[in-house]
Amino acid sequence: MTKAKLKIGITCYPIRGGSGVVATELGLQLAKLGYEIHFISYNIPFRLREYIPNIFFHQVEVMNYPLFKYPPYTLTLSAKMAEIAKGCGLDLLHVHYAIPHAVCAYLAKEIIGEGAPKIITTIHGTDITLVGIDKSFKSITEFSINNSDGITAVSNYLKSQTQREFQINKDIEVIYNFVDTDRFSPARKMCNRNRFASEDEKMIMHISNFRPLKRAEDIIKIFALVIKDIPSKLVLVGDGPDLSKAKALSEKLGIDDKVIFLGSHNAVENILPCADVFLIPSQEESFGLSALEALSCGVPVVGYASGGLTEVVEDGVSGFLVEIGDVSAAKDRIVDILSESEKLQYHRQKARERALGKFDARDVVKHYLNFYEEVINDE
Ligand code: GMT
Repeated sequence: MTKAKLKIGITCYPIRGGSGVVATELGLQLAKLGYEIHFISYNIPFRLREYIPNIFFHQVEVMNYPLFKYPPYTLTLSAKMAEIAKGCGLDLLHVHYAIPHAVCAYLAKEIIGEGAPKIITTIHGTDITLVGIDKSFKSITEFSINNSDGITAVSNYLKSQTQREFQINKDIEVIYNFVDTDRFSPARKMCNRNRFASEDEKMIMHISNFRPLKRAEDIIKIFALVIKDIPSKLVLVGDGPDLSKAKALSEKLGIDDKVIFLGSHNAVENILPCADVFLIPSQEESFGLSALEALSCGVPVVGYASGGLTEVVEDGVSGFLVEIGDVSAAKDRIVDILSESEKLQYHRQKARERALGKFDARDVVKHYLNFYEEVINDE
């Protein structure tokens, strides 16, 4: 008899951000393999805009009441998780980003009691390194992680940070983030490169949510140095609190005519292949998913050697990683890559090979499925 395919609930933040992207892409890959996927969140995840068979979306309503200064989303989310898990017969609840999702999953499990699905929590980064370790969240973060049936981290760096900051009483499985290497490919046909840069100009790209960790001003400082040697354009994709700082600095330095602020885009796979270098000078990255998506499009990455990014980019091969804050070294590496077409070609090829060799969705999704089976079968 063939085994019935698992029914999996996925909860994530639906807005732009790496954890939501990973959760959505995982759901998409699993749905393609025939698994029944139920997203439970306050909005449709932003990369899930079209109808896909096997994927269901359950919206969590947030009730407002004059007594509530802060409407209790976490409680309605927990109740919804319990309702969907019971009603749809979920085998597993896979939550992304510990705060508050691991806590809500724990509550849902308590509500259901016997027959409740197993809970897997994937920790992504700031749920540990920034929010999770804040004293207002520390105890509940630790509690919810320890009460998950399985824990995964997106890099060895994040695993060790978690073990250093918290008393974790079970194993943490490292499952790297992944990329759909068919969709994120080097083919440049979609991106109309000449809209951004002329034939003799190179194109440097950055994609992020422009939070302070991304060091948006360093992007401009590095680019200002690069254009002294290499005619180029900088394309910034995304939006966030520090985007205005980047704008202000580019105006102050008189290079704003060379910087293109594209705003947020859903289908970055149509823009990325046009870039010659992807720049990611973050203060801290537990992984750096946008860098991986760039590699998959055959775009070498230059950034700071921060956290898990060192596990994604092999320094000197698929890109270069320099000391945090060293804008001059970052500029040297970019100029080095862009100054000779053979060198650029070499790094482009190595970038693509890196994505295919270690982070292909097909391989990493298998790893998740093996882990699901292990957790479900663990008594
Ligand atoms: O932590 C954030 O700033 C956002 C977070 C998210 O939820 O989008 O990003 C984290 O998770 C991504 C997906 O696993 C990783 O690629 C990012 O490196 C990580 N961000 C940080 O560690 C700063």
